[in-house]
Amino acid sequence: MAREASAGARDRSPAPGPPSAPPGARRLAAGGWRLAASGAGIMARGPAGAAAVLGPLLWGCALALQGGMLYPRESPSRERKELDGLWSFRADFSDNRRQGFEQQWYRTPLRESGPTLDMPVPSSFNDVGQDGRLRSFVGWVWYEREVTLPQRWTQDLGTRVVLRIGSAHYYAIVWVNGVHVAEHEGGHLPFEADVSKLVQSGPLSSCRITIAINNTLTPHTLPPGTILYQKDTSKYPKGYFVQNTHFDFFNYAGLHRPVLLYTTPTIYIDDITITTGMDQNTGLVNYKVFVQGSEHFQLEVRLLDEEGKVVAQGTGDQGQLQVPSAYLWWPYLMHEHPAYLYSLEVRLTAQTEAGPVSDFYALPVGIRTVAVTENQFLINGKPFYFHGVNKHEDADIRGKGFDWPLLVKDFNLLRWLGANSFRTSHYPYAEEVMQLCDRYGIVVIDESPGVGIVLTQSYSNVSLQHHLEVMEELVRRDKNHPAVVMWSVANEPASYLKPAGYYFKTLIAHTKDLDPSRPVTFVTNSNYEADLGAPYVDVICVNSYYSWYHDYGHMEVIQLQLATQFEKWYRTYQKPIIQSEYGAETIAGFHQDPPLMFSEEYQKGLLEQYHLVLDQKRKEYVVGELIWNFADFMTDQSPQRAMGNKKGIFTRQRQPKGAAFLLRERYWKLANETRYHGSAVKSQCVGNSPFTF
Ligand code: GCB
Repeated sequence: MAREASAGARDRSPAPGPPSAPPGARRLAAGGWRLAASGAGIMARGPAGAAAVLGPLLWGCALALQGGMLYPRESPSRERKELDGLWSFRADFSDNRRQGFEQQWYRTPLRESGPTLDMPVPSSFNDVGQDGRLRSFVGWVWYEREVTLPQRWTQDLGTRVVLRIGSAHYYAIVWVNGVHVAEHEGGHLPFEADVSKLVQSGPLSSCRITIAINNTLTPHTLPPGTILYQKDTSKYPKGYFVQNTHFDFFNYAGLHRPVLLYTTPTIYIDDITITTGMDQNTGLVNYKVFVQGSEHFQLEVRLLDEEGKVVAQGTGDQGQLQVPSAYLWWPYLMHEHPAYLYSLEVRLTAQTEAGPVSDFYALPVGIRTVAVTENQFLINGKPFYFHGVNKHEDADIRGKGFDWPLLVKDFNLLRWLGANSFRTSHYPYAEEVMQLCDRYGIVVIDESPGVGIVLTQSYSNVSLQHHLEVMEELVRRDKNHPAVVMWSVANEPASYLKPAGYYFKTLIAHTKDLDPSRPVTFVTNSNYEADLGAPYVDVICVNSYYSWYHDYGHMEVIQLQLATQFEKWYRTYQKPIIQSEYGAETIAGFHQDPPLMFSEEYQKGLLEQYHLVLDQKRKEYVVGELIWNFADFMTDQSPQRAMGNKKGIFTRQRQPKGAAFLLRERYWKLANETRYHGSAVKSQCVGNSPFTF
């Protein structure tokens, strides 16, 4: 949820000081992003029929958020200035964490109010220093950066200058030159502020950006958490508290993704919504363009193929482009020409008193359809089997900070593995990740940060309202990615609790309202009889850890237990099923034969038992398997975790454990079996080469 303050707004009185008054306690009322027709009170519709084929051509992207969130791309009418690098930084270690607001640190350069650290952006602040207090810090941290702007940006009143923050975990307040410009709740989705007036108001050719970020999680944040005050003064110092979370990854915080400034003209293309379909061999591209700044403009739309040839064109703010003999966007490994991307070029022209204005934006478009039947997941009308992974945005000292080398390495490992898909467990990933999925043909289940919804309080109306808004932000950001084939609204909520029925009915209906072109699910670990949300999903996604979290060491029970799990779920719902998590904790280099828990042999043995059942059930209604996890990742400290979760088939440094080779054999075999078009995929050896074009 974001609110953009008017650029000229006066600076504000001190903002709240978690953890005693965490962000959730003072969420902004409605702000700029209000719903037209939906919200917590939405009339939920009947259960999503398992056999419902989701019409690919339905419009209905009635996005309720005001304003778009197009990825900032350079064009003849748009420039970008990246602000990655070293920022000044200070954590507010004061007892109430409010000193920064009391002393108004945003008013003057941060170095004037006390000592600062150099902090790389993007990165998490937790692991880059040597101060243990910073690693586990809870409360407000302050980032600041001075930026020199091109003269045109500060002098030309026909230029709109926008500050865009890719991700600030968890709650952020932003000032430019000491003036409050934006607030945003939620650590995984971008937000923006129009700062034109501020940077164009004086002789200055520079501006000072200050961002205060609070990582406190409460029962109403997504993900939720709780602050535990330890009041026993014989054991804890006065005022002692810790942040507890109900999920299994470290709550890294900071500016995790690129921060940038970009420009548009003052009359500009604000958003584009694409849906695609096929009529025989003709590809259909429905477009809707949203313009801000004027009601008087002309729009020209052209669709170009990969050779740059115009294959269709139109005018006006909405319409349908028809592409005879269209190339479809196919998932990687499913077809010999995967991931075909057209380019939709939108050109705006307008006349103003000051002269003509034009804006240009080009969006990659993949033509494909997605549908779900009782026992199949269809892409372009053909059965698709997910053989993929669950990931985390996590590695080494940068925490969750975006990193190109890591990203490219991960995609090369996916290819090496023969994985065709992943779930963005357990929060939306960086936009650059989604762009590479489009480009490489990696299919994505796009998950919201709804992980750890286990407390009754987290089912309150306040929480639901926020969750609805997060889904709006997520759909708004990712709706045009062909790689995204399904939304996941949550992971392992306590979906057996009474309020869960209404909560998931509402949330799923709302997500379908936002995007009728994709199926919606959440990932469950509840019992099939007790799960109150399952009636509303299109695909059952179930996590299970047989012979890991129970029946320790007894791999002989896996086949029976897993087969029972599938049969019970299918008999109850007649919906396709994905085994959305399974795996075993494995410390790289631990060997034991016969296998014992934590050894590489145990991980392989456990996977093999799962695969035997998956091979039977995928002939019936199981449509996918996603290993937990692609790579080891950091968690909170606990006696159950040896420096993080070690269920990766790769280490945190991206080196393979034995299970990676086992899975690689399997995935390439599956790829050959489930390939739709042309000859078989060559031997798995081709997987050694990176993605090429
Ligand atoms: C799960 C969770 C995941 C955990 C995993 C585990 O079911 O969805 O976040 O990390 O189990 O390893 O326990």
